[in-house]
Amino acid sequence: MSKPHPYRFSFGPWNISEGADPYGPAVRLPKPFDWKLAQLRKLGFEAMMFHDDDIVPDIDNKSAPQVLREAGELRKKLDDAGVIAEIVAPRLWFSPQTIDGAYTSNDPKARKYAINRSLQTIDIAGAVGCDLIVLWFAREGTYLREAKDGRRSVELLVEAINTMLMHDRKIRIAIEPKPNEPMDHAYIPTIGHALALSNLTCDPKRVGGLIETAHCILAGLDPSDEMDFALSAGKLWSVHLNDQNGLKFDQDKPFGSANLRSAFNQVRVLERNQFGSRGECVAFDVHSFRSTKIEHAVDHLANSRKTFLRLVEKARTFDEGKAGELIADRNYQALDQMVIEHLLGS
Ligand code: GLO
Ligand code: MG
Repeated sequence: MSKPHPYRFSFGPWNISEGADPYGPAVRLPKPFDWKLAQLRKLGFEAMMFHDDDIVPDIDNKSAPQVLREAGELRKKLDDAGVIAEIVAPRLWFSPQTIDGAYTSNDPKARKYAINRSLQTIDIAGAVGCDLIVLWFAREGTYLREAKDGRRSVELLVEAINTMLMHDRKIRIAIEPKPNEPMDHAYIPTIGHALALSNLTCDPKRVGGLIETAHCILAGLDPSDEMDFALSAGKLWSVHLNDQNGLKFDQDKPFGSANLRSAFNQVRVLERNQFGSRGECVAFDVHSFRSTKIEHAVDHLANSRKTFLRLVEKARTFDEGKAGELIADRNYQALDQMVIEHLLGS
């Protein structure tokens, strides 16, 4: 019998979606937050991820006291359900103010809006008992090279992060890199860029990373190597496990759906490094296929968790001794087949 898994699982309200894409409208009715929270518990998840406006809808039209009051109400729902808020992220890519980017917009008014909204996100995180702020730099990049000064943009990102770090000394910031979409070129495409940016800030210890499988693949990189890179700096603070079939739009497929061996290697890295033992969660940033019927609206989440746990078993039963012998003998041909046979099972 294997040891009980130490993992805590998480997803966000946006991971139960209605199926709209750029070519067609929603195909499933929206589900209310309370239903999503109940499903989360039922599926064996312990934590939920949030954008600021997942916690307080229509946030830009509410006063600061009202925002905090609503955040407090949501905290109560979470407490009653025994669920923690894993992360809170400012959703800076929807508003008319951030059409040209948020922290790196060429318009100083837009930059101010982005920073103020991020500070408010930190206050909301405090109100729901969460100290981890995630920054996915959705529109921090360019459609055309000549539109922005790249070096200046990095300086603006550092200034924005410093302002957040100084606003609340208890928070940590996890940067979620992604190389493209919605931008042609994003400024912080990989974890290497994210950690280099961290080192430019006023408190690098509090600025780490979140690795998403699909984003690594979109950058042409191996997700498990990206995780190892962040781990080597003690800065893998969350993961968005999912899958991606090559260089296409960001697919957010169920974990393991496109490349089971790559999924195995990601789990193996997390296992080797006791990921989760410092309170980190395993989050699935996955979406249903548009063809999914409403009665199967959460199956992609249940399936991703199930696949993850099956792969934990595979990682724990992998014959490390035998693998070590093959490595010492430089017999990678046999090592390759050993991995394949192990994944295929007997
Ligand atoms: C999009 C990102 C997005 C973020 C989320 C949390 O490609 O993966 O889903 O993870 O907004 O910041
Ligand atoms: Mg993500």
